[in-house]
Amino acid sequence: MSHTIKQIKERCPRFRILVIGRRNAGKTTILKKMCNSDGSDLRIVDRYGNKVDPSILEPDRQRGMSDIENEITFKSNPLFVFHDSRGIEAGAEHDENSPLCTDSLWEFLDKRSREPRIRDQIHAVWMCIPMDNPRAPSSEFELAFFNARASPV
Ligand SMILES: Nc1nc2c(ncn2[C@@H]2O[C@H](COP(=O)(O)OP(=O)(O)OP(=O)(O)O)[C@@H](O)[C@H]2O)c(=O)[nH]1
Ligand SMILES: [Mg+2]
Repeated sequence: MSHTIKQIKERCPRFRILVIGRRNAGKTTILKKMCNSDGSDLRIVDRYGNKVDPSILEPDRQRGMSDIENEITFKSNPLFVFHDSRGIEAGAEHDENSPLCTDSLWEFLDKRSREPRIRDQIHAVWMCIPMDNPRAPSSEFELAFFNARASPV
């Protein structure tokens, strides 16, 4: 490994990704697929480093139980750490036009962009867009998000 790559890995050992999208967009499904996981090696820790029961991500669980600060990892793919926007959709549950509780999302991205250590910043945002939805893809919300909010990432 070159000296430079080694230095980068020391400063930033894991790639940190925020996954956003409407409820049932397939966020959890795509995370598992990308990490080649059946879900059995999925681990969640909360903002204090405490272990969280992975069943909170199951489709029939209350969204309010999730927290965007939770770190989701897979043993099969230890170089990635994920944040899931699921928990912050709770307030928008009944509003089809406002699928994400965006204030909390902005707050999280803004806070993370000001983290002094690269390892704590968000390095990429994945937006899941269900392709069987007539609005998809590139609807107003999605474009506005990337134009206005994803710039510090
Ligand atoms: N047909 C189809 N169904 C899918 C696909 N991806 C996920 N699903 C199904 O859609 C449902 C929701 O998928 P999840 O991955 O839990 O979606 P999510 O965005 O994590 O949902 P929340 O966390 O509840 O917001 C599950 O029953 C999946 O099996 C897909 O590409 N095609
Ligand atoms: Mg999910």
